[in-house]
Amino acid sequence: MSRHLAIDLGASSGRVALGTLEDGRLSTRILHRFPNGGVQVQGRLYWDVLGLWREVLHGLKLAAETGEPISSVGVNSWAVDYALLGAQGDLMGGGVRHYRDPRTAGQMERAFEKVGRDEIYARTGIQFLPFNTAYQWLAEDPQTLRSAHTALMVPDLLHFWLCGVAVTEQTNASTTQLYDPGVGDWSAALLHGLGLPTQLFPKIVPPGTVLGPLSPEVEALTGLRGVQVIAPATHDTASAVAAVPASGPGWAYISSGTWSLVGTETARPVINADTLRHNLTNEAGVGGTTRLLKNIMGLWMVQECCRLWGVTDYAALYAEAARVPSGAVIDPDDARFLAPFDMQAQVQAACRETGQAEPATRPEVVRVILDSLAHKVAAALHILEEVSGQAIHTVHVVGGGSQIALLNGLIADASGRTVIAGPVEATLEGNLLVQAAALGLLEAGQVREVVQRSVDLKTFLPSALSSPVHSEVS
Ligand code: ADP
Ligand code: LRH
Repeated sequence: MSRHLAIDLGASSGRVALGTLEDGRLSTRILHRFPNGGVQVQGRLYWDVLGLWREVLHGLKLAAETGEPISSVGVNSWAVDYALLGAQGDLMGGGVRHYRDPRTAGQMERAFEKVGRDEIYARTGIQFLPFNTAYQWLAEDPQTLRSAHTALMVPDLLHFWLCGVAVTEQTNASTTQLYDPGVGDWSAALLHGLGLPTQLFPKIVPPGTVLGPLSPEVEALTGLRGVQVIAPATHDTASAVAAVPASGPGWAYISSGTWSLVGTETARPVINADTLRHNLTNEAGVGGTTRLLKNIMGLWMVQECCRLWGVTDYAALYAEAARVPSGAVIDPDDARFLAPFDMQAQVQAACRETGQAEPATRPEVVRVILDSLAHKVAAALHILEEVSGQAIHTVHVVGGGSQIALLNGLIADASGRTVIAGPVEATLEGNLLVQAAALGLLEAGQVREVVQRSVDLKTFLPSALSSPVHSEVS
């Protein structure tokens, strides 16, 4: 039997969990859960990374209080964001900027002038999104860059604070659009071409790298002893996909949370004219795999409505949305939905501008969002099938959004495929099991079998009357 701690920082919430691996099964206990989100000040949007650190320390303290012997701990988080550190390891530039911060406006176009769009894609295989790390870097203040010593992605920063080792883990590095999967390292050509300070980019290590013991300071703050820090798949989507309870060929996944990440797993990157045309991404996965996927705007749209409405009970809201009929279908990937704003008004305007009925009540607004996400997901599945040449018959939905029965059913109907929902905490499970594999307690290839044995799943079949969607996505 072994015990491990996973720290999962999602864009909407974080958790610290204790996982116990025994007889080929994993049981996961969430010790501490806390909210997360952007903090706006003077037109800028940051993450409260020190607040997150405080919550992490609290969670680790609760872990120590269980009195159970714990072998290791690892952190994963949302992608693309990073901290700049000074020579003494101090946080620079006001902390960690949020990827939805307006500073990236126009930066992608600047990058295309410097390097060229096709070359960026050919070297990285990463979907063009305005907030990718590459474009955030272009918005940095040159003065700050001159005095910076190193740059760490969010989970790497937490690992640095936990054990003092400053490296970048590969799965999250791949989301920067500065990582070249062909060479397995930062793309020297892109860093030079974009004029970025190469010396700030740390060594890249694969998921499942043992970094070292907790620092004496963290041991004193938490009461934990003898715990190794292990970099899991630090990109949350990579950890989630590692724990998709699938077997055999013919399946796709949706990591359903703030974003809907819809994809397949491939043995190697698929970078060609078709994937470029469809703006598909090739992110690094566990065990040398690639996540060929599409980012879709996701439940952020509902989260933002809820923030506006002061609603916190998602289950009740989705139950109400299930009682109203389907209405308009809009494009959730319209850039108008990206930044924190009046989401309800944006959804209503998008319906109006496309000549569709405007949703009036809260459940109607949510219904438009879910119907639209389901259509976009179905279109993405169609493209993935076309590009990979692999038929997809089953769609595994994992993450917080897998609890939304209405959305699972809508996806089954819109795609004409079987949907299997769960686990809700796939990211935690992937994180924990990659740690166990790193310590030799599990074969890396057995991770999905352990998840299959350990969780309850729900199946949603397409209804006989549904008509699957085959439209294009951009
Ligand atoms: P992230 O890691 O991106 O922050 P999660 O995987 O935690 O996101 O998923 C968060 C989403 O899960 C919420 O936006 C909400 O739509 C959905 N959700 C959370 N709790 C429930 C629930 N009890 N019932 C249905 N859906 C829920
Ligand atoms: C989901 C996620 C996704 C990224 C986004 C920025 O949490 O990691 O994979 O594209 O955050």
